[in-house]
Amino acid sequence: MGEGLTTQALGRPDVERAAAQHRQYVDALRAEGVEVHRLPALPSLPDSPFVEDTAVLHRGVAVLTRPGAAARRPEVDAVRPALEREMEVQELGGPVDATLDAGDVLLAGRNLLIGISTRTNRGGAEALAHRLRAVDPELRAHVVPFSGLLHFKSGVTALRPDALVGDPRIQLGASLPAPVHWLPAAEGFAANVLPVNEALFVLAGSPAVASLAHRYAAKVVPLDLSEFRKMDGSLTCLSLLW
Ligand code: CIR
Repeated sequence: MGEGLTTQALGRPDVERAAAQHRQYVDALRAEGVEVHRLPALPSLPDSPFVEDTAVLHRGVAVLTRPGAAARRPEVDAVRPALEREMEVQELGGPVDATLDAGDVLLAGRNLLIGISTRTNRGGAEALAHRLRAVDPELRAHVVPFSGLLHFKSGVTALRPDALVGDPRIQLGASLPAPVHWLPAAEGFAANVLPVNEALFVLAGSPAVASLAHRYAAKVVPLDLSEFRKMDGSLTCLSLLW
């Protein structure tokens, strides 16, 4: 895991601690009634814990991505058979140089937000919007160039489809279709929240996100992912949910 990509300067992850944090994440999913399929470990692909980036799932269809970092592309082939057992799997398509990391994709109700980042380009964003609109014609795609953070969802996620939470370090190049609760800068790391059935998973260590979450969800589940944060990971990155 410590050999993976990162923009953080938080030190090397403690792998034993990461494994314990991952177990707590899986246990928390199961406690919300989620059936968890565990993929085999891929020791030669150190970013593979961040399985979210390999596909975008919507209404029984999985669109495989083409990660912007070439080192991560083999992860997509590794995830494909597990998805094929569960749902229809489609290729991203689009131009040959299209790239897309699913960490840049936020589905919030009818809104499909796709961040243009160092990993995701316009060709990738348009190809995804084309695929998903064929599955769900009511989706409204919003392409949002941004800077300041690795992935769009490192900086903006949804407490509820009509209420977003944001890290003020993100610089947005377009307006968003729902109001954003901006966290204090020192707690911006906690802008990645994960709704799971009736619960809202949040990162431990941010009183601001905890109090916001309690306004929007009956149950708030704080989780410590300190070791994954060292590698630019957070709550949404560690699973593909459907
Ligand atoms: C990477 O740089 O690609 C990984 N170390 C972190 C990916 C985090 N994924 C996500 O936010 N969806």
